[in-house]
Amino acid sequence: MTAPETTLVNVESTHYPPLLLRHPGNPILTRKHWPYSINSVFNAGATLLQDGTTLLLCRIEDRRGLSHLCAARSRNGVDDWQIDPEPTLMPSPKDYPEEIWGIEDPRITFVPELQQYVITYTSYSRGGPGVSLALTKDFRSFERYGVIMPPDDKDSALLPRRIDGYWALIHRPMTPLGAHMWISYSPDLRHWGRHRLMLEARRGAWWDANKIGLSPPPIETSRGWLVLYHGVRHTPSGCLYRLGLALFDLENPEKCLLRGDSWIFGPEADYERNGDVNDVVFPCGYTMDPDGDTVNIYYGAADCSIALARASVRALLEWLDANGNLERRRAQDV
Ligand code: BMA
Repeated sequence: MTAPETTLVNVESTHYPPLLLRHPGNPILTRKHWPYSINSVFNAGATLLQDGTTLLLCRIEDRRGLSHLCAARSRNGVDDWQIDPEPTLMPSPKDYPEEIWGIEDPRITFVPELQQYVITYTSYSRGGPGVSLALTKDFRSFERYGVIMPPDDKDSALLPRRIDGYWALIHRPMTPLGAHMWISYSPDLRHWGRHRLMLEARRGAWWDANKIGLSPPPIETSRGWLVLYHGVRHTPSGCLYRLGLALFDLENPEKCLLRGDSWIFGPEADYERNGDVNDVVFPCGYTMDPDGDTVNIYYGAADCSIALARASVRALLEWLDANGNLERRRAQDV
């Protein structure tokens, strides 16, 4: 029997206040919507176009197992998606050998200074996943900059403006110390340096032990960069992908101001718990409503579909004030 709609909207197995509210129409995009044959659609970058249209740049996995990107556009960001009839951005291994096994998990940042959208995505190379960058004005033609962070690195997004004259990129290199979030700076989007550790995975039993990564691009607020990040918990029956919150200094984004101890959103609905990869919620993009407070968070569910959850930035900040702390930026602190 199908659960009543209200149960789906407010699925909550705990007494925590629901900060991210699932849309009753979830999942909003599945392979059934696609105009061509695919295995699955998930992990989409998101942005609002000039005319207010929501654009999702979706990760499509084909039936070989390789991924490409395909754009879907909607007036209301919920339904009536106009999907490109063919792949929008295909891997191009002839010119970019690092894309040999596909391109995945795009994050989109509109950069006012360039009047362009900057897309960072995972290029799946023989050496593992790396970070690639491309620019576009219209999501029809793209200027590829190629790989900007060599493997093993992923979960990256560009901040929308320069910090002290430099572009800033958040990313997640794998190091012998673990999978932590780093930030790096560049004068031209091509040459990257001044690499700094930004947020460390905790250790032991924590929900975000050992492996974390940026989820959507940071949300700029008057209090700082609000960052939704995922924590991956390894369990005997597989991995659990859940989301947590942290706040970083606006002019010094490597400085963590607050970090929440508990996760705020995890797999609960059936489409999040069961799919090609069970128990995964994985947002790569959001759009902001005209009220400047409501964020529409688009997330991949179980590597099979795209779902939508809404949140209030004010409520997220209030939650961090009540539940975050200053000290726990680094794993050695806990
Ligand atoms: C991560 C990424 C995501 C994926 C998730 C769960 O490492 O590869 O693309 O959704 O695993 O499979």
